[in-house]
Amino acid sequence: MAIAAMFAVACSKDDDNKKDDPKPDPKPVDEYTGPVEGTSEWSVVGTLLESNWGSGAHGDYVCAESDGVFVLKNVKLVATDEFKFRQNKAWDNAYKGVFASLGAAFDVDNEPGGDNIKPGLDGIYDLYLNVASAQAAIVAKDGAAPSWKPAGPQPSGAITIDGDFSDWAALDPTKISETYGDEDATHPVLEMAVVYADANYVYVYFEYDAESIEHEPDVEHVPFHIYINTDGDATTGGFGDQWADACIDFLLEGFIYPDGAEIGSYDPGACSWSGEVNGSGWKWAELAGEGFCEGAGVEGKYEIAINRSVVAATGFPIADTFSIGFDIQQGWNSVGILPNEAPSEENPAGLGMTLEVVTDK
Ligand SMILES: [Ca+2]
Ligand SMILES: [Ca+2]
Repeated sequence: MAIAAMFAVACSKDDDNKKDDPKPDPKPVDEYTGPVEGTSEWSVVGTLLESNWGSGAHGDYVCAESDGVFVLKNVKLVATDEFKFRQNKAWDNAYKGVFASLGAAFDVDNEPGGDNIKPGLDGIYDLYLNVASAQAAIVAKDGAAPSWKPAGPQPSGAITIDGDFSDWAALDPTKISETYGDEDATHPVLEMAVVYADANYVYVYFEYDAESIEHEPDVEHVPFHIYINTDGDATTGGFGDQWADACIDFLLEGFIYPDGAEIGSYDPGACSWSGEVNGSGWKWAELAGEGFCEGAGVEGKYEIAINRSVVAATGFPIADTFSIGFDIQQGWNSVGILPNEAPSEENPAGLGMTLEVVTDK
C-alpha cells in the first residue's frame, strides 16, 4: 500500500507542475535562407530557385572555393530541377554530367551536347565541383565532403574505356593498326588486337579465346603484358623470345581481374629492357611510376588506354612511329602472343614482327 501511495503523490505533484508551467510556444518553422554563396569564378545556374539559367531574379549562384574545390551549400532542389556549373557566368566552360547517387562523385565535362545535371532530388543539398579532376558531387545539406575518384588517366579522345567496344568501329580504318593470330600459331589464345594512337594515348583492343583462360583460383588474375618498342628503333631493346625483331624497350606488366560479369581495370607496373641489344631472356629492370593505363572489358574482349605522358615520365617516351606486341599468360607462361606467325622450318618458334603503329596527329 505504501508504494501505491507514493505513486499517487508523485502523479499529483506532476499535475500540479503542469498547471504551473507557461504554455510552450509553437515550434518555429525553419525559414529557408537560400544558398550560401562565395566569391569564386564558378557558379551554379539552372532551373533551381530564382536562377532561370542566369536570367531569373537571382541569376547565377556563386560557389565558395577551398583548395581548388568549389561548393554551393544549402541549395533547395525540387525533383525536376536541372543545372550546370559554369565559369565567369559564361558558357565557354560549363560542366554537365550524369548524376549517380547522393555523396558519390560523378564525371562532368564541357563537351557540346548531352543533358544538364538532373539529380531528381527533392530537398536541401550541397553541390560540389572539382574542376581539376572534372568531377562533381551532390551531398546532403552539411554532409561530409565527397571523396573524389583518383585522377588517373582520363581518356577523353576517340575511345572511352568502358567495356563497350562500339567506339572502335567508329575509328578511321586507315588510322589503326591491327594484327590477327595465325590459326597454326604455337601460342594462339590471343586472337586479334587493334591499336590506335593519338597525341595523348595509345589505345589497345584485343580479343582472346575466353575458353582457354582460367582465372587462377588463388589469385584470380591473368597476366597481360604490353611490350613497346618505344623509340621505334629496331637497333635498341630486345626480347627475341617472342618477336623476330627483338627491339622491345619498355614493358607494362599487369593483370586482368574478373569483377562480377566484367573484367576489371588494368593497372600495370613498368620495366625497361635490361638484356643485350636484340637479345633474349626475361631481362627487365623495374621502373618507378603508376597510373600508366586504364582498362575495361568482358570475358574474351578488352580495351586499354595507355597514358603517353605517364610512360614518358619513366624516360621512355613513345615515338610517333613505334611498334608493339602483347601476350596473355597462364601460370606465368605465355599462352597467347601477338603478332605471331605459323611455325615453319626457318621459323620454328612462329615468331612474328612487332606491330608498327603510326600516331594520328
Ligand atoms: Ca569503349
Ligand atoms: Ca627499340
